[in-house]
Amino acid sequence: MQATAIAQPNIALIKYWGKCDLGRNLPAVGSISVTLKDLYTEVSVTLSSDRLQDQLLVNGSENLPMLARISACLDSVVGENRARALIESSSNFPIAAGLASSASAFAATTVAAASAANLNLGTDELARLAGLASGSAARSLYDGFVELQNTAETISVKSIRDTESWPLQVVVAITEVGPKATGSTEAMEISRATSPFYDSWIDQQEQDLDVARLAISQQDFGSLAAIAEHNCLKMHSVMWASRPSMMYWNSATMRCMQAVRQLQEDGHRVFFTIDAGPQVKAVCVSEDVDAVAEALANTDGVREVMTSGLGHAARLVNPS
Ligand code: 2P0
Repeated sequence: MQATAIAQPNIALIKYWGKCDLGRNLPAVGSISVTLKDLYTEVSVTLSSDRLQDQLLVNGSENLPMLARISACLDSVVGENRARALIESSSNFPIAAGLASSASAFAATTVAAASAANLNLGTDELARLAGLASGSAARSLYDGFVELQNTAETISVKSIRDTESWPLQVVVAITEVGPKATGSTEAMEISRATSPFYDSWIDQQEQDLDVARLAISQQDFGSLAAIAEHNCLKMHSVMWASRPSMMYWNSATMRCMQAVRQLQEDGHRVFFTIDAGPQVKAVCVSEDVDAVAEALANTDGVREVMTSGLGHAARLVNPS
């Protein structure tokens, strides 16, 4: 009744922002992401009939704020009448700071829980269950370039290009390590309820997905860069114009964006994207990764730079 899984976070190039069904956690828009290789979350789930309640340890410390969501995830994977569990999670990157830690955490939890309960579920079903816990987690069940399509009824997720055929790199500039002020679920609902730009964000998403899908299939870096930056800035504009306004950036975030602009002017093939946090992710071709990492590491206010290739889907560790 014990299993361990590992999952990588994913970075959205075309963002998920907004839900069409809060209860079933269905995204209001499709999204396209890249799954990373070198950042990870490892989760062990031990189900035990002797245990009276679930317990969550994150990097060795008891974590009460996340426990209810993790318990709900186990309920949906294993069933509400399941044995209680010890869930032990560890990550090699800051959590809850806009680095897609919930994606890797819920993807790994879903895979580990299914195995601990001896359930033999296919990837589509695991993705659906992970997405129920956290929309972006569904994408970490697949590797490479991943598209999540939404319908009014369910989600469907698939890999649209493998890693080897277009081995882009992602340089993550960490500008702040504290947890974010507003969680994504709440921030999305504030956006939906109050932002004057929310409806046009939703209306334009199919168009952005079409452009990105084509750019990925044709390996057209310039076109992917343009649409990914535009889509990211639109998502943040939706948040800025919400009431209360939500701004996840800090001054170092801005300086990183300027550093990316300078790299672009100098001929490097790189673009930025930013999620619900102050970190900047710079996506670039392999030849330019050293220049990008150096420029971001030397940007005032950047605490750490992490570099990752594109990688793997969530999977069991030492499956029997
Ligand atoms: C994304 N984000 O596509 C977007 C961009 C953040 C900004 O998916 O409410 O933590 O748990 O389904 O998965 C973050 O959303 O949200 C997210 P819930 P989740 O990566």
